[in-house]
Amino acid sequence: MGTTVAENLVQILIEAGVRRVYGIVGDSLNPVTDAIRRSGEIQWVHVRHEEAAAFAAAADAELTGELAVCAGSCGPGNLHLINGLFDAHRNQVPVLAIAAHIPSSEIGTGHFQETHPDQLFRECSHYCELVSHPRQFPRVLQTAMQHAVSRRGVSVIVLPGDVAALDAPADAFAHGAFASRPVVRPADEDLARLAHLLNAAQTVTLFCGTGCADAHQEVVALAEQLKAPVGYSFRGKEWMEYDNPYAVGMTGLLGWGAAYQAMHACDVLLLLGTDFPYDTFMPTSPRIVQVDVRAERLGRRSKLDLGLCGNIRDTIAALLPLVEPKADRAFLDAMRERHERSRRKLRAYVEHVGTRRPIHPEYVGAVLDELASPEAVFTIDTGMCCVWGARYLHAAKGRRFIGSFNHGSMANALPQAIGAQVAYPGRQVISLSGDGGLAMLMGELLTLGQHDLPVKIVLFNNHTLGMVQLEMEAGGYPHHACELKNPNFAALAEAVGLTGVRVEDPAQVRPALERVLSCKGPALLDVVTDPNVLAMPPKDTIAQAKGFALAMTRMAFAGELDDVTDTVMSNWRMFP
Ligand SMILES: Cc1ncc(C[n+]2csc(CCOP(=O)(O)OP(=O)(O)O)c2C)c(N)n1
Repeated sequence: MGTTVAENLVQILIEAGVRRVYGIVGDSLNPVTDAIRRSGEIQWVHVRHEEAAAFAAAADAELTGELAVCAGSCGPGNLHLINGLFDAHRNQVPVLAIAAHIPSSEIGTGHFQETHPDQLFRECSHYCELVSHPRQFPRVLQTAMQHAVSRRGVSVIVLPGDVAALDAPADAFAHGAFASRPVVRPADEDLARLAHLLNAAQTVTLFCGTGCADAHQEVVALAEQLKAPVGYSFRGKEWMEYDNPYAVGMTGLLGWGAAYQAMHACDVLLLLGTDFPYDTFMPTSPRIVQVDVRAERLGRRSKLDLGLCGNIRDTIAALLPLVEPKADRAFLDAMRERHERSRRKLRAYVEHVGTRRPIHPEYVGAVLDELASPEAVFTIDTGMCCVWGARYLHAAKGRRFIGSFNHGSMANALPQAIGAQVAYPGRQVISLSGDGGLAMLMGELLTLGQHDLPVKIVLFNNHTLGMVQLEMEAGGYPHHACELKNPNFAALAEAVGLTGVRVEDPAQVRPALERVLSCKGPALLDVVTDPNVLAMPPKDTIAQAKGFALAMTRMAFAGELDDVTDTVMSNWRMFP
């Protein structure tokens, strides 16, 4: 047992199984970083921006399922954590943030670097408390860890540097967090109501989110019993797409396959462990049932006929004996056929554009999918990378897809790849980065070099903030302020000690990917891609096509005819 609060902190973290802390040092953190150094059991993972520390910790927690920790020094140091913490919290992954604070005697005096982290982080945490006395500390830390682990999300302890250096109480305890997993399922009468609805329906569709993470087998068994197509959100894709003869793809802005149709054409839609936010993609005609372990979420996305509280695995296990097997496969087969058609169309499109210059990003996504390991961890930047990831990367039993899928922050992929690679040093970790996203936290390239993390970055260098350009065009605005004047990112990577490869010729995409993926150390593939590629969601196509046409007309009037021609030429095949 140590003797200071900081030593007590480290001891408790070790007991909790924490083996690394992501962050940047600072004087208010000194007692903590020194206790970490002396422990010899916790690695300090130095990053170049605290936001990256929070993203990295979140990816670590998401992959391992264990508590991960990040830290920032007082004022601006911990303030930089905030965006990554929002992301972690909304992704419901257990992250503890240590926000070091100004000396306790100065709080409230407008001291140098003074902020109020206990207020700032409240919105992105389950628990956020200031430690003002050593006796308070172990119980605050325990409560913080319990909140992060059991409610899943972020906890923040705000620790003034002087309090961290004080003697801990002699009887301070140090045991880890209790991560118990209770069985949670609806009451028998509620399950009977659900079974009645399902049994009375001719056609049922399941739509699955990340709440199905440990329920692959159960969902497939239920789909088999009901002859139900299974659609999924992006966070559900990694759990539901593989080894699933009922899978019909995704809906929403990234959608592809037959999920949208299956959700709209069924009699009963069963939402399982999903908080899919785009209510415009939700149908109104079927009866809708939602099951979620977080009962407070029931009914906030669509009108429900039934809302039930339960873990998906426990709920389906209890439900299955009550469900009468359906024999009629007509609806399922029609949706599966539609899904396969959509898959064939995506493949045909890739074959069609695979030789085009500038390189089409779809082609890069498809080749990457082929060459990457079945156990790869893909981290996916917010922006068009989400479209390429959703449509061209296939899930496999060991594959993981990590992104900022709820918070939607740019620049997530590289720092998440850092956390993934630190947690799993031997695993293939691939960051799908946008050029806007990479540049936003570009200092983290140095982190790869510093810790020799063999992350592979596939950079979709389209010289534009592509997703926003697309949104402008789809909304009928001429695109403005999206262009990026970029360096040769491969040369830049080389300059900071990474392997850098650049491709502009589509014929070089495959060999370049092979080369980069087989590199021993960190590597960046700078793929110069077509900025004018458009991805249409499976709904509202006509309305958006009108907006697109309007934007093209306005651009033509503004004299930007070359842009108009390029965009239309790049996309004509994508319109129905
Ligand atoms: C931190 C942050 N800033 C701004 C946005 C708005 N936004 C969403 S996607 C995007 C463009 C991303 O561009 P890039 O990384 O180059 O990827 P691309 O879409 O071109 O593939 C922007 C500006 C955001 N989501 N997050």
